Amino acid sequence: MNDASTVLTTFDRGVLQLTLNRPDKLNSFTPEMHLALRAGLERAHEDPEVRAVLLTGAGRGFCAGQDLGDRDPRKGGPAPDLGATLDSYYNPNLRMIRGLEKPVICAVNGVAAGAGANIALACDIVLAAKSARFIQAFSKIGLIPDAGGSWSLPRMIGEPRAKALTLLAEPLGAEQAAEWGLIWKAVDDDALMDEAMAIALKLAAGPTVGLGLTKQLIQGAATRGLDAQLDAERDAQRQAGRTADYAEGVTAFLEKRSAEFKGR
Ligand code: T3D
Repeated sequence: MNDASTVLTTFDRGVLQLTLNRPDKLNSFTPEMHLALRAGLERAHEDPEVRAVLLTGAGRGFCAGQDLGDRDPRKGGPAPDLGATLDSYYNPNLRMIRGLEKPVICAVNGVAAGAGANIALACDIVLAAKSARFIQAFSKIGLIPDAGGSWSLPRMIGEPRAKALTLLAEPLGAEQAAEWGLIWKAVDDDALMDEAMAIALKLAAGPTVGLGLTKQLIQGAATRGLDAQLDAERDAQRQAGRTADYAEGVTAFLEKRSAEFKGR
């Protein structure tokens, strides 16, 4: 069921680019596309040559969430078990993005709706084209915000804005999303891919272990108190301090040259 054409994969200088590729349907999710995305994320996890991931969409949209053509009630039969789809498809990919020990950059090239919006927002650094918009479209069809949205939105923008976005399902423009702190940056449409790739390449040339530990620490802070976080920092710093990249970083500083990190 993994149809590789639904997610295009390229690899260059440590960056694995994954491009959602069902442009005629605004890259909405089918089981095939879920599995192709999962295969890309698994490669990112397993392949030490991959040191950053860049996620984007083909065509004029980033991702319109679930393919509703696959959910047509007019076809008859019992109501689908959407909890099962979340378990089988959406949640594993969300967990992989959050759990990946390497940075995931998202270039939101156009509309991001439903689970498509929340998958983008789960990435570590999110850039969006100024023309892009984020739509928590779920309430329009009687659903709840999934793909982590009900967890991440109140944490990122607070309960009042999270509730209004999800209950009203109004589009949020990229620049407003950046002003609210929902994403890192809104950039000119023409500059999006160059800027996103520049960030991905910079991170791919960085101290991968330290970057991965930093990602996990920041994410874990939401569910830990200060004491537990200080302990987590101690453990992570111990690990980072044993990497070859740490030794190289300090040596490069002392020798007044640029560090050449190897990701180890
Ligand atoms: O089911 C489960 O497993 C549970 C999990 C659910 C997760 C979810 O994501 S639920 C939310 C699902 N998504 C939506 O409700 C969004 C539906 N789409 C839209 O509201 C609009 O398309 C957009 C606001 C995203 C964009 O509007 P616009 O005017 O720019 O484009 P358009 O004309 O509506 O769409 C262009 C084409 O893409 C069109 O196809 P056509 O007519 O040219 O053949 C349209 O039908 C198709 N498309 C857009 N979104 C979807 C889609 N086809 C299937 N599923 C979609 N979600």
